[in-house]
Amino acid sequence: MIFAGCRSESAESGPRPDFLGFPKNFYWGASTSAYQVEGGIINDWSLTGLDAGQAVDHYHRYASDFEQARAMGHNAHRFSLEWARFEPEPGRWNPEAVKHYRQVLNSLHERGIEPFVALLHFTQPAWFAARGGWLKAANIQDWLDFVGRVTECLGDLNVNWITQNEPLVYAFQAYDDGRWPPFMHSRQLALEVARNLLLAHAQAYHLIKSQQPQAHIGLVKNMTAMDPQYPWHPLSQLITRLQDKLFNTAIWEALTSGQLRIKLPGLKPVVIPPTRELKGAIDFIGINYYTRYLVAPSGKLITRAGSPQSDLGWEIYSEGLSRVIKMTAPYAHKLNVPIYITENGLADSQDNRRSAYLIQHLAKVWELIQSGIAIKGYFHWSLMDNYEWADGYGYQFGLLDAERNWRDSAKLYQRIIQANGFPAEWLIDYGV
Ligand code: IFM
Repeated sequence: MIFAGCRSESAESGPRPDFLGFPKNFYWGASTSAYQVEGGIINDWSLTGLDAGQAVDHYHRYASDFEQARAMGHNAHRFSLEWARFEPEPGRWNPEAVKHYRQVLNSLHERGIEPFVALLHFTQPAWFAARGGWLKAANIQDWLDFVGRVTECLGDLNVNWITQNEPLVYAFQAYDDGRWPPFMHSRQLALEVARNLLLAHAQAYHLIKSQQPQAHIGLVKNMTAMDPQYPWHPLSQLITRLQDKLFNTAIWEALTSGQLRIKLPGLKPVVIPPTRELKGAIDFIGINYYTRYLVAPSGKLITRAGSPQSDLGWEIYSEGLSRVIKMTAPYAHKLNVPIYITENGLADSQDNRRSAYLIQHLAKVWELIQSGIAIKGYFHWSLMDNYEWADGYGYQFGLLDAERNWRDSAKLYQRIIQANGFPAEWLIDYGV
């Protein structure tokens, strides 16, 4: 559907056309993760008081859920495999898990939906946690055993692999903020976990490539726009630069240069010496973008007072998506890999901000593509309401609700996908 008449100015590239069209073959989809949607999982979370219970029963309802995704026009879907289902005890492999996820993958292919599959999304088997989890570099081999086995068992089903989802978020929530299992409070340990996860990513990359040289393998990182709380204050500026580097670019830098060195004031440096294993170990970059934070001189992250916010109090700030993509683009260029927006969305129980959020953020994606950045897909978080980790079931991120009713924003997303873009007029309608 093309609306005539409205020509507006784009900050990026001069006059905008009447219709913001996306590239042919652009991937449109949504993301989920196993523990948040499947139900019936026993892992390090369920056994330490953060039990997702039956979640939204996607384990049994996956086919009808994918039917909804197909009806919305999705041509790609991102989800994760639950390691604890495959290997409930060390070295005991459960054939049911392979059978189940093969059915899941076939169900996507039958509907023309391309799978993007994460091998780690915050959860691990309880036995792995009991061994010291990601704190011990020696445990990386446990995860690689799982990676090798599942990629061998599922690799014939045309999968785009994502080694890990948001490794730094996991490291800091679980080992520094202590909100997630194993509930620790040590920045030093969080940095060591981050290093082990990065090493594990690189090793998994090469392991999968040794089995499937043509495999398309990415890493997904959460990126957050950051500004100093006091822009005129040199300490505030310095802390913001440090946080920005650590949280947003250090991993892209490490994959580009083949080495990692993080040194925070008062802590021991965390280092990966130059290694060929790390350098270039990525075929695509996944970016999860939600919000901007102001960084206090203490390093604390604060939401800008008076800003438009989601139900979780996260600032709605679409310019931040442009900013994080622009800071990633030079790395993507050097690595010669495309970028996917692997998550973007908000908690909005009334669905009274999600439609505008979609238009505002997709307008940025469109502008970035016009400026020559290779963004190949957009995955909304999430397909349906689900378990929001330590925040439980109180926050609704879904295009569909838990009963699979379509929210109005889902209908809007469907129109965008069907048209592979949207009229520029909508920018005015949705306050861009
Ligand atoms: O629900 C999470 C998801 O698991 C990882 N990225 C952020 C989402 C919203 O908090």
